[in-house]
Amino acid sequence: MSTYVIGDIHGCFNGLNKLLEAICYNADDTLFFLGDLINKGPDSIGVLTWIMQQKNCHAVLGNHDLYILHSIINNSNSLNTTAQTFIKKHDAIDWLLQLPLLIEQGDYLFCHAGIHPKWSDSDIKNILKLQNDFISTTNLKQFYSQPSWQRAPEYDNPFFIMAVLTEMRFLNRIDFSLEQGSTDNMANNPNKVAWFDITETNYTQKHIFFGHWARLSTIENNHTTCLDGGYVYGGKLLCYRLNDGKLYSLTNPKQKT
Ligand SMILES: [Mn+2]
Repeated sequence: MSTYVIGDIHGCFNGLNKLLEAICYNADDTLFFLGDLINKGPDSIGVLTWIMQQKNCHAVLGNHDLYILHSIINNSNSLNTTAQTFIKKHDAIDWLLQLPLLIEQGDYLFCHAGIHPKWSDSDIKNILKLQNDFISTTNLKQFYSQPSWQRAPEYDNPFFIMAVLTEMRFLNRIDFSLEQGSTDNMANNPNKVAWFDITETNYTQKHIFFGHWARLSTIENNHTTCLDGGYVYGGKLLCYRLNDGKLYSLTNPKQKT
């Protein structure tokens, strides 16, 4: 019986199956998925249907999962291909709606984008307690009414918490607000830093596993591990065995050259 943490799948059901083969998965193993299970790849329904059937699979919501949920339940009239395939899959939509944004397991935290460096362990406990109420039709509508990086850093505001857990990459080191974009441009904005590089605040001692940032691949320091290898973009599907720290890396056969 092993426990694995798996990075962004993005609807790549073939990739998931190859990974399960590589780790010799059996139903007694425990899997933690770091969000962005769906969208972009060819078989989002296949991925969700499989995960929903397992007894020891846990997952957090990523920004793509949230966005697809929002466009379906708020009747957006510009549904993308993934959202269209989900419209009649009520069981999959209901299953996604009950997923958490954050999971705590012993000394580990699992989330899609990251943990805000200003959050203390008691803030994190509060979020774990309150998060079930965050994902609703009206909250999703309000969440998407404003770009996340424009939200003030209010640490007890559900929308700021949702943005941090599902979208954060860079923060402003002066006021700890979210910065836009996925690349740093230090010349224009010297205060823009990756969230995990801010270590001088009241940081949790728990080890944080996250995905979301394909460009980082397996960046690892003493308190964070990123497992998004950008498989859907022709990169790698990454998986970490918690029992012994073994890293599995599965290359997309359609790898970019
Ligand atoms: Mn993401």
